Amino acid sequence: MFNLILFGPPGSGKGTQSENVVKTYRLQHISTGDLLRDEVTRHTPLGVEAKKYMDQGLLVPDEVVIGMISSKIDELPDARGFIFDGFPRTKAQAEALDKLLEFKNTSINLVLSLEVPEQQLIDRLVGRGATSGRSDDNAEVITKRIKEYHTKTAAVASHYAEQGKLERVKGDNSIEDTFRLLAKQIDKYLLPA
Ligand code: B4P
Repeated sequence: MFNLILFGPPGSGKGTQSENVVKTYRLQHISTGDLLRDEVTRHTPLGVEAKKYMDQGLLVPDEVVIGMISSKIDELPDARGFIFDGFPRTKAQAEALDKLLEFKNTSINLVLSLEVPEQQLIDRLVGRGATSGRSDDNAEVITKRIKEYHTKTAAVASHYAEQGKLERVKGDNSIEDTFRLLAKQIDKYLLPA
């Protein structure tokens, strides 16, 4: 199995690049943002709870997100590997993911961290807000989401750097050029010299 985390701040292109990675490497895509938005749209109890946090630009509580990921992994027993997009977002989520994968005799192979200057993140998300209809794509909420990233999510990079699994990738080029940089890193792991 090959398990990849696509990591980075809000608007760094995790969702955008996941689509390309999934097509090229045929990994199962698990995006906590997409799963949570689906729960919100269906007005499930989990969705109603999650919406309160998402609308304010805050992270949804760990226990909610970890439970959701655990069920999703169980639904996909034949996966040849996973790409985790937007998860883990706290050290507690990273530790929980490591345990869930260990239980399945597998582990994270590689964490690719998309590096994008802050003003570019804001410009992208404000731009998406013009058409997305997403309640968290407005200037005030975007600022809070970036703050949450610095206070709670950045620690995930150190967690995987300590395991020797973190690679930083420039994410401020075009979508195509960024994908080429990501693919180069993935190929290093999948096609060892
Ligand atoms: P997510 O859905 O994960 O989304 P995101 O951080 O906004 O964006 P992403 O990095 O995927 O950017 P994208 O490719 O879309 O999170 C939303 C919310 O859900 C969180 O704030 C939180 O409340 C909750 N949540 C999710 N996971 C959670 C977890 N694990 N724990 C707790 N809470 C959780 O790109 C953004 C824009 O940039 C797009 O318009 C795209 O077209 C553009 N773009 C991308 N790459 C570009 C490039 N190279 N050049 C120009 N534009 C580019």
